[in-house]
Amino acid sequence: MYTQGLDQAGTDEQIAVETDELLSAFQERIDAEEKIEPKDWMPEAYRRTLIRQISQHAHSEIIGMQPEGNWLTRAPSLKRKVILLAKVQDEAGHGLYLYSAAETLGVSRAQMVADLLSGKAKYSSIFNYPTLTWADIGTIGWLVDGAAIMNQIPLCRCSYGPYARAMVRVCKEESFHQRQGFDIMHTLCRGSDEQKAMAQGALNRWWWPSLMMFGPNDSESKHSAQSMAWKIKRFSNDELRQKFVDATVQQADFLGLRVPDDELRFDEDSGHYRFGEIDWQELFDVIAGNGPCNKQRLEKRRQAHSNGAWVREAAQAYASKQASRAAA
Ligand code: FAQ
Repeated sequence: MYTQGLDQAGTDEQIAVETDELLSAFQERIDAEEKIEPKDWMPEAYRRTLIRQISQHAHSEIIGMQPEGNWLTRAPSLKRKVILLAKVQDEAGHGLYLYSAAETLGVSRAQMVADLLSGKAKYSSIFNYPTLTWADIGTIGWLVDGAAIMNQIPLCRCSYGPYARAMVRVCKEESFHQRQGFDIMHTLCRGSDEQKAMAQGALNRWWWPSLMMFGPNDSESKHSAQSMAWKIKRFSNDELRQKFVDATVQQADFLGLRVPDDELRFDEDSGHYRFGEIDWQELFDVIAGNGPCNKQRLEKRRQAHSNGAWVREAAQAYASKQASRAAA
């Protein structure tokens, strides 16, 4: 039975059946780019790594609805409101595909949700920051969805079939999200001085937290080496962060905005933008539950879960009624 806190290597009993032959046959399948499917044999640590990553990803989508949900009633026009509603609903859908993908590994949705609500499970640090102005909604689409796509396109080639297939649709929707965010920023940047200042203010607040989304530096990333050997991850945290910076700095230039990093410069030799040091302490504090909005996000999620209890009970009662009719 899955337990989030267990050592990723699994129990002695599980490891005892993981013979060298089985492990090397598994790695050969991975190296040959074969997809691993739910009923295939897999090392216990591979299964646990996927449950950890996919459930954290699902939780991020679900908690990630809150910062934008904050602006649904205050979007500046009907058109913007309809677009934002569609986006937030997409995030709910992503969470559900991802919970389903994780369930194929033998963990129940109830267990994953319980881990989120108890504060045991992680979700992306980025969703613990407040959305103070309408420009934050543009910035979330532009930077947060932009970072999410950079990280998730390679996940479409992840070795685990159900996760890889779920990511194809998720990425298509994330692309639309990124475009809508950029469109908001573009509109603000062509607007009044106040609107442009609002866009710059949002970039100032979201830039560094967006870079933190990719996780710790490679040297500090405890899971990367194994996840890359298993082709769950195709690029390291630092490689993806660099790709994101290279693409995004040019978009900021196009918008006429300044990236808040005095050390940012283009390095002709490598063809990459070099950027300043990330405040890792901030990331670790947010992950530890001490970001600006961690408590409020979890509290709101717990309330939503308890307000929705009657829907789950009604669905369960209906399913039992159908099952007993089918059995009669
Ligand atoms: N926040 O060894 P690594 C989105 C944890 S979806 C919190 O490098 P790994 C859509 C990490 O879990 C955004 N925790 O770990 C959207 C691990 O902890 P553990 C979510 C973080 O797994 C947009 C520990 O630190 N995307 O944005 C963070 O190899 C707009 C050590 O780190 C995904 O989940 C962090 N930023 O690499 C929705 C994508 N970084 O489990 C609404 C899938 C690291 O040992 C609005 N996930 N940690 O206790 C991944 O690609 C990977 O899991 C990484 C981390 C890259 C996030």
